[in-house]
Amino acid sequence: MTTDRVKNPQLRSRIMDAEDAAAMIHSGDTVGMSGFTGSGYPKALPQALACRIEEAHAAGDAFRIRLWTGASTGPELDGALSKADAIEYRLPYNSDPVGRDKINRGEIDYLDMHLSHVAPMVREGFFGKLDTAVIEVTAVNEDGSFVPATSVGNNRSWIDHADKVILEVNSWHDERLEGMHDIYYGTALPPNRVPIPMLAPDDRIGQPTFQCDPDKVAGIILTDLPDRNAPFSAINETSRTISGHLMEFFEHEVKMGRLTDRLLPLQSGVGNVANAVLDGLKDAPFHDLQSYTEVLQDGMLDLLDCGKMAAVSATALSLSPEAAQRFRDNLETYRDKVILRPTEISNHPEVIRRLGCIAMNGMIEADIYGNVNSALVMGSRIMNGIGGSGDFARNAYISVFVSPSVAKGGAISTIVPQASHVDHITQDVQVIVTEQGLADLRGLAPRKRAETIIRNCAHPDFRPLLEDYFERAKRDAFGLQTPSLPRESLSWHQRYIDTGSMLP
Ligand code: 0RQ
Repeated sequence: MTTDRVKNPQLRSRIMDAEDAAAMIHSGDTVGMSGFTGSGYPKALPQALACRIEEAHAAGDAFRIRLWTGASTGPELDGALSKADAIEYRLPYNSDPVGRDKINRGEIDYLDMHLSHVAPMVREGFFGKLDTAVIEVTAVNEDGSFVPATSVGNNRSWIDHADKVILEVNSWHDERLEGMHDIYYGTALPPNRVPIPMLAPDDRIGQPTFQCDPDKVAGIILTDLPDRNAPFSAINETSRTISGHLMEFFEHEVKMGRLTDRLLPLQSGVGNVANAVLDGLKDAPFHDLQSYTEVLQDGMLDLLDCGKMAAVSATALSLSPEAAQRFRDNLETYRDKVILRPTEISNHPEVIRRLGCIAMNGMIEADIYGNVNSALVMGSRIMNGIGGSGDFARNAYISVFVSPSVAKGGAISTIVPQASHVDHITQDVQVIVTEQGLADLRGLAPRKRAETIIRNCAHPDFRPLLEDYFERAKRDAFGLQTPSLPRESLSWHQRYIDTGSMLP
């Protein structure tokens, strides 16, 4: 590992090993780490800290930290710290399986938040003091500014808000990343907020680097370690069919004059299905697309490569190992097409509403009225979290949710009488798509929404059961605005918990 990436002489003197840096973190501390969907997260310090905490636990010392990040990270961070029982409190998003398990066993307090809210709420002081920021960067410039890595997330706010900053300078990141980031420092707190001056996804409104008082930098660790870069599942027939329905819908919207063949800035959520939807755009009759989204995943990179997509604004890369390599190999060609921003800006409701984004997110389940659950299986077991889906869904030009109509080999219907938890209320959900079909809910009152969702989206194994429920609800419900039978509406979930299937 070379010290060349730390170009500022004063900061070069702070280079140390991960163990010494980890020794600066104490039990009960709040630590803000970088990282967003498995990219740009620190890798050496969290592992050294996990070892230190395991030793403390072995000596009978109850050592735990409060951990904030941008979003999900990787096994070296969430995985290592969760395994070591090192996390007392976690925000705002987790997809690590060990962490998920501990959250679901009640061993970690997890605050699952709209991602755009996190940085402002921290700066507003709502969550108290931030002791240490641990941020992975590509390099430290001569002037002491930091070149961001493959995600921006909440790094700007962690650096500003923390008492001290520890950097991991990771030479695995390509130095040519410099210039791809747009770090906006114009946000103020109410009552002094001003409009975000962004009129198009490819506008640049900030600067390429993070600024930081050098006296706050307590340590610098040198690493050369790859991002997590988890592979996506191969695109299956179900996802391809979902994508096909959506492409047909977009073509219809163009015909009706509500969209042009350039569509509007696209947001695509996390997960396999959202990634597969993007794949469908490769062969669809649209061109010069733009994306204003949270993560740049494989499907988006393919669209850039084939010339369909002209520009992508995101806060992080979320690529498979193959796509990450492709990104590095062709970095020069992406330089003027990809912009990575703080999550506060990539997910900003004001900007999303102004640009008129088309939001496309995965879901766990939707009920017959179009309330959507993104996060909690059977209403209580966390999958990942709401992430940025709420930032986009509520403010989008058209808000779409996609899912196969069944999960777990057909034992679970993703269209249910009542959602077991609601992340997105019916007013925020305009289109639902499963492999069975697409429900365009715009302008429909609740009973018509229910008919459309059941007819177009439910799986044939569950459709008659939903029709029967809805008919009886219309006959017996307390009110007919959203006919429901409270004694029965969550019985499908209880049946799954009891028997392993929602089917009677
Ligand atoms: O689990 O593999 O263990 O069987 O959920 O399901 O069908 O592969 O779908 O990868 O697209 O993820 C909602 C989780 C969908 C994702 C979710 C189980 C299913 C499987 C994955 P197994 P699929 P995807 C922000 C965007 C919230 C955050 C968000 C997500 C696993 O889209 O986390 O939207 N969204 N961020 O079996 C029980 C159900 C289930 C179920 C699926 N009803 N009951 N298990 N699963 N439905 C904006 C950005 O720009 C990032």
